[in-house]
Amino acid sequence: MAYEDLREWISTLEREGLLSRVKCQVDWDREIGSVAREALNRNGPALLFENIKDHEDTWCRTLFTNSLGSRERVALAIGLPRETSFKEITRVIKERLSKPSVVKVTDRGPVKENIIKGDDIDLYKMPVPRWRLQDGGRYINTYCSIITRDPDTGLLNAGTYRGMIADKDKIGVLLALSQHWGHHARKYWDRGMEMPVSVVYGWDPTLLMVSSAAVIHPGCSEYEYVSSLRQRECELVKCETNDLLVPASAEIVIEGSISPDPSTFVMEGPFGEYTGYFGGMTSPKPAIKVSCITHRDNAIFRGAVEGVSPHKWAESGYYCACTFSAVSWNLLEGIGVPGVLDVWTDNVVNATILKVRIKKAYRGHAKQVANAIWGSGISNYAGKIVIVVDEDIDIHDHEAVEWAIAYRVNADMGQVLFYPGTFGSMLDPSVPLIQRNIAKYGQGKWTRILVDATINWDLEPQEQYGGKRFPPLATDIDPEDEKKIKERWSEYAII
Ligand SMILES: Cc1cc2nc3c(=O)[nH]c(=O)nc-3n(C[C@H](O)[C@H](O)[C@H](O)COP(=O)(O)O)c2cc1C
Ligand SMILES: [Mn+2]
Repeated sequence: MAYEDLREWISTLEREGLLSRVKCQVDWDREIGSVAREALNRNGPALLFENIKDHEDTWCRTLFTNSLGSRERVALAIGLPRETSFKEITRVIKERLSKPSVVKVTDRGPVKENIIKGDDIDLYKMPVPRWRLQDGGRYINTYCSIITRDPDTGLLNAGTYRGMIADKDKIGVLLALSQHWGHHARKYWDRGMEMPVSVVYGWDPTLLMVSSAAVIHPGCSEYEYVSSLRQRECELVKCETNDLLVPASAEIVIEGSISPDPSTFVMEGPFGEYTGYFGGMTSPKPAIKVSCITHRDNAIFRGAVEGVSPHKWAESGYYCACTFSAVSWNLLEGIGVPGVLDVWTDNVVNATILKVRIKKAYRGHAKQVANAIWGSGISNYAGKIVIVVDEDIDIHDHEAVEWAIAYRVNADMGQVLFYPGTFGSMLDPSVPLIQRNIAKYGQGKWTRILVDATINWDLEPQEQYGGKRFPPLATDIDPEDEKKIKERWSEYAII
């Protein structure tokens, strides 16, 4: 089941009883953000705000949020039954993201129903919330997908990157050179060119799921993976002022370009970030200078309150755990690490801690896993801590993982590895601010850790352990004894 556009996704949620329309007037200034946050904290529904202060008569009057904010809605977003577990959702995403599909380019679409250029461009006409009191401003780029093109290969990229309204035609952005649009920016800027960008708001939810996950996509763009995840080809249309492609039935597309000239920079930040803390503090940052806006009639804006802490998840807590685990799993298989049985990151840590379950085949197998992750493009935000366990440990079960760490790890036997001086999240508050100045260093700085919680093959097999490296499990009853007590169980009269 694929959704044609945002509207079909919204009507499906409504039919399933998973959407509330907020019809009373709400303020874009903090009220929407607070309501969205409270609804998430209460495990509430997707929200469509239909009456927003100061936006009674603007061309965009409604805002949609929280639609990926539950496990069942993430399942529905990819056409699975509501009751599907995180483990199964992840496995399905992994399968679909292992094989890119095709896209179709068309020459028209609803996104072209209205075209705004020149002096008519005014971002303040969009109902963009100031999500929280301490946010630096109105964050317009939250649940969007930013399209850029590699000037060397011609391949497109779609990434989700935050951005704040700085002026009626400027959006300040947090542009890390280690991210894919950063790779592209470097190439344009080295040629003395501005980078063309197009920002897509509101479409089939799978676009956002893919653009915000660190998909590795040699030879194609994220769109081919979106076609595969939604199981229907993406229909794309060319932009008005650049040659980028966007979904033909998107709600809104903002076109523009980013200059490397510091005199064009605008103040951006802070923003309530995925870590659950504010991050990316106020500083001059590159800006998207808007050249054109195209939108559907009665356009619906899509945004989200970000930030996950224990028992207070945002939408990203639900779906990013699945997408990042799936992408990491495909990465390990693609690079040739054998025996990977499962990958999972807990919902609250957004891939910062990655757990990998392997069928261990040789000494050093867990280190190979960690090295593959740490050397890859997914490690901008993923894999600060990598935990590897044997096949008998269910990584979706905290108790099992902690038990393995407790009794299979002896740190001075090479099972805890420090990998210092790597790049890492510019938004991680445990790193000194100066060390994650992206204008200076491009990204943050992490000492990564591997916790190899597999049975250590440097432990020699022992005769007294029955020829194994570890003693037998004491919590299992000997089969003969078990048979006997089961036969007599009623006699014991144990209630
Ligand atoms: C709401 C949201 C905002 C994000 N903002 C940023 C950002 O400002 N900068 C950044 O580097 N990554 C940001 N990310 C993470 C990227 O989307 C993610 O790393 C993705 O892999 C980027 O695409 P790419 O791999 O094609 O570069 C954000 C993710 C979400 C869900
Ligand atoms: Mn990419």
